[in-house]
Amino acid sequence: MRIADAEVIVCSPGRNFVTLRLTTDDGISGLGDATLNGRELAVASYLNDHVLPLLDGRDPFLIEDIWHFLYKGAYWRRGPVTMAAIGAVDVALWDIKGKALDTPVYNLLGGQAREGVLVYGHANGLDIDATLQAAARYVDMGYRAVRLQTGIPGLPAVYGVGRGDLFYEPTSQDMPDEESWSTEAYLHHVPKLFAQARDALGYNVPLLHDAHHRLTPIEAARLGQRLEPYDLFWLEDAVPAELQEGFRIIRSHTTTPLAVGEVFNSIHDCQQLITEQLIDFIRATVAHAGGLTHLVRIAHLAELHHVRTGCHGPVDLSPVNLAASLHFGLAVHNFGIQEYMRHTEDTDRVFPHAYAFDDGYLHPGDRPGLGVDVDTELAAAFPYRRAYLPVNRKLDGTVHSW
Ligand code: GCO
Ligand code: MG
Repeated sequence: MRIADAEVIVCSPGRNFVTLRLTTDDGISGLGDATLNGRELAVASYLNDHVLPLLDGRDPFLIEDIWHFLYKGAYWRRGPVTMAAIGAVDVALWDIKGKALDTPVYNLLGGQAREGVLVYGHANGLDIDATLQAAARYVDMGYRAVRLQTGIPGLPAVYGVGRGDLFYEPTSQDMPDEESWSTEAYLHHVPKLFAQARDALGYNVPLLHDAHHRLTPIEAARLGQRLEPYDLFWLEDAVPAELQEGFRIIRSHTTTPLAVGEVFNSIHDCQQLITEQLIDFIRATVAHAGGLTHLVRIAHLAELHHVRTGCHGPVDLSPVNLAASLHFGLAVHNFGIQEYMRHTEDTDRVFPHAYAFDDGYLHPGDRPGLGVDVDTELAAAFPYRRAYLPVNRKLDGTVHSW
């Protein structure tokens, strides 16, 4: 069997997605998600102009060889564009292998290690009451874990508080929207959210929170301490993680579990965080961290160091990524939790899929391969539109992490 055709499909059924489809000479096709939110066309070009010409005629079963050929062969290692492109090829190859062997991808990764993949939903609100109402709605829908984000008094717009409570994630078409930030106001308010949440929801629902890279280590340590009475499942992205040893400071002050890594694209981004046991959950995801081949390597390193997985699963990655993440989460031993934001109906129609939500868990389904398709005719009805993520400024106008 040989790779005979490769195609990059760019569409925007609600938001932009870049999808790679590889097809073999005997007609089996596999999909990979190559979406890099806000910089989509860079990956499309990397694939079209540089990677696809290298794949023609290759044996799609040689996944490990092709991964290293693309990684080492580029000379320029790591980086979100390179790793998203390699990841898309990798996932498409796993999809092809599953279909060729007539088995779901999770069977190729070691088999089903649990009944389903525990997910968390996103409860957002302009104020604490609205967030708690959204959380109650998720619990009613059967979710067994919920992330809470709320508006902060004095800040007109902050991360995590968006349009609609099921489909959150902002983008803007012309120039990025600008949000505002005050660490003082935030640190003062968030403990109130979780105090009220525990009063309203009790202690049986795991609760999560995302600080979206806005704090310094000592500020994060303080927040972690203040949140300890409320038993968070995790505090996410408390600080930007380029400086991995920054987490030593947080770790030495608080027992609140820490998660980080949605922007990581390589095992080298988290090697120290994992081997020094500075975090509890690694959030690297299939699409951005070099595909299933590389993410499994990260998970195995993490398993040795008591770190569990908690893959990023935003709506700005397509159902192809979510499906891959579910096969991974079903099979990997040290799975922790999977993020789950619902895609729009248009997105679900463009990417018909076998995965399904039931009673707080997602299951990838038992179709051979990933169990997800792309309807290219329908995709063409949703053309790409340039879109930006927001940027963030402190109250004095200084640019801050978004
Ligand atoms: C999350 C993330 C997202 C990101 C988004 C950027 O925890 O789901 O922080 O909300 O902001 O994926 O593209
Ligand atoms: Mg996050």
